[in-house]
Amino acid sequence: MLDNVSRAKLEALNNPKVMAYVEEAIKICRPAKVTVITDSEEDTNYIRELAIKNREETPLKLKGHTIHFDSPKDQGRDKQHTRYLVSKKVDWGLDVNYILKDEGLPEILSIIDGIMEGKEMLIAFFSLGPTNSPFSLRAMQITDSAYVVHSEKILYRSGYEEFKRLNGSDDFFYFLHSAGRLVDNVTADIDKRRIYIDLEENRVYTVNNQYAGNSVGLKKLAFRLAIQKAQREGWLAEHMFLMGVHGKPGRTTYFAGAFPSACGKTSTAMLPGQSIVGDDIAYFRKINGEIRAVNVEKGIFGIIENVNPNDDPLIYEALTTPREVIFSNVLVNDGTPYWLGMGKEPPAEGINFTGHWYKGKKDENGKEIPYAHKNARYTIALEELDNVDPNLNDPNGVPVKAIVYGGRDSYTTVPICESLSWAHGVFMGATVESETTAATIGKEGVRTHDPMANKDFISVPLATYLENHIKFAEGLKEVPTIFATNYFLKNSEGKYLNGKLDKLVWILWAEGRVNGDYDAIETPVGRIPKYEDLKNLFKQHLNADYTEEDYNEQFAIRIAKYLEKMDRMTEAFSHIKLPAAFAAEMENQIKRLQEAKAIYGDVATPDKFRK
Ligand code: SPV
Ligand code: MN
Repeated sequence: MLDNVSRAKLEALNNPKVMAYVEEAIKICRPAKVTVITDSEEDTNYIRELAIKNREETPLKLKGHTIHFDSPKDQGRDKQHTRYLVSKKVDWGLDVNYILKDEGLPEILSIIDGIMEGKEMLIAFFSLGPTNSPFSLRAMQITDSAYVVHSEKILYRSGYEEFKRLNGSDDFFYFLHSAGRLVDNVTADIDKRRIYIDLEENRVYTVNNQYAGNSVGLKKLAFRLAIQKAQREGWLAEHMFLMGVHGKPGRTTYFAGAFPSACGKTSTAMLPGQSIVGDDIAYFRKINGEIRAVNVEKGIFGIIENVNPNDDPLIYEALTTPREVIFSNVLVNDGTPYWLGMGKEPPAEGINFTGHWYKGKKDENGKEIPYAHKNARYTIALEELDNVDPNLNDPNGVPVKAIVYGGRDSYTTVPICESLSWAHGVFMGATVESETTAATIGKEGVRTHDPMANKDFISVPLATYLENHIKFAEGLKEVPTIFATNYFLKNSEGKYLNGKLDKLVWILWAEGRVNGDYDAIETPVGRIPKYEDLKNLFKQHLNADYTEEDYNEQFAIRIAKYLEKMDRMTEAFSHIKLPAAFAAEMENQIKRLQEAKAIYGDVATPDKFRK
């Protein structure tokens, strides 16, 4: 099946496990042709051209731009069919979707039996994290989708040479993917979509899908494997952005931040005046008494909705000028892409994820189809952006001084709040609640408990995961400060209390706190900003007059609501044996809130806590 060139490329790796996986994949999937992709520009070009030749992507008007569509039923992560393959039942204190190997393995193997007949199998190698780095993990991708490899070439560092450095070791992740039978270039057999993650073997089978969150092995599938590997080896793999915050000229303070999908993670990492290291997944290690972190990726698979010249000028500029970009699930008319909230009138017809689209087109339930999908995305290399941080590829990562946790929380938590200690910060992260979004298939707007914005990906018992977080601060020379943010607070009439760019002020305040620039007010839930400091920051950075009235409404501690949240958290954690330090944080938090309630009632404005 392999021609001489591809065979030689594989043999040069000198890796028995790679050979065994390739042999097995060929035997089961029965492709018509097999091509091995190395790190060379020639091989990357081959993939770019193949994606167009096999019509998974279509070139758009601007040079380097292409459009890819996923099936209307494959527009987000399929949580229902994403399962861990395990040898025995698991109880991780989380809502874990798993299937026993005895049942799951034969099922998936029968689905992939002959699935690549008549198709070309691609074998590609990547590095998760910078190459030649203590952080990097290696990953082998086998797929029949050139779109998947093309996306990975943009999003990850090529790792063929990294595999040589493995010296024959089997310490790598392996992903086998097939888009399955295609009709009009999209997956046809969605009912047989399966994403099975074998934690014991560090390998994943994913079939009958194309949406990158399901198909691109290196993204959320590798992430689940990494979380388990990290917990075995004493480091952390997190659903976090990494950014350089520049509170004063010449000062860079690195922040990491976890937000559930579609809750402002990318837009925080892309805040004007700051620099981006990564927007989705980070690995953390303790090196010489410091927490250092790398971006696992080198590109963005970002939500395109609401990217417009006002709110995201940098991305908008990058997406409307010639360079390598894959658009997915937007509207195309005359070779030009249109998306929701781009600040431009869309044409009355075009091609979108449902095929030919026209204004007023309805779906099978009679619901009007929007011209572009809410979870439509762009794939772009970070190097294409002017605000990319110079240390993106540093093999030793960047030093992390602050960690931010945020959720989509309409009625409870304040816009920004500093934890009282590392353990209290871990507690804050573990009690993030968020309303569901279009990033996963299912109903939107349902409040869920989402510890560390990571609930979809945590692949170890929750208690162990939390304990690792608490222990991670041990032996550090300087412990990072943890903050909680909420960009989605509403008033009693359901109106958002903050503008989109207000997050810049919250992040700059946090950066100032880390560097000792500001005092704070200690409340039962943590430390909040003083009005004067926010007023100055709003004026200086957004040229806005922040009123004391706004401040009092946004930073009032909604004691009764926080207590209701604590009731939900007590219930959520009631099934697991919490680490003692964590249980203590929970108990103290409740106690502080109850005491405050006795004095102030349901809501208390910040001045009540000012000394
Ligand atoms: C997310 O949903 O958290 C994403 C996109 O970052 S996906 O690739 O679907 O995971
Ligand atoms: Mn994500």
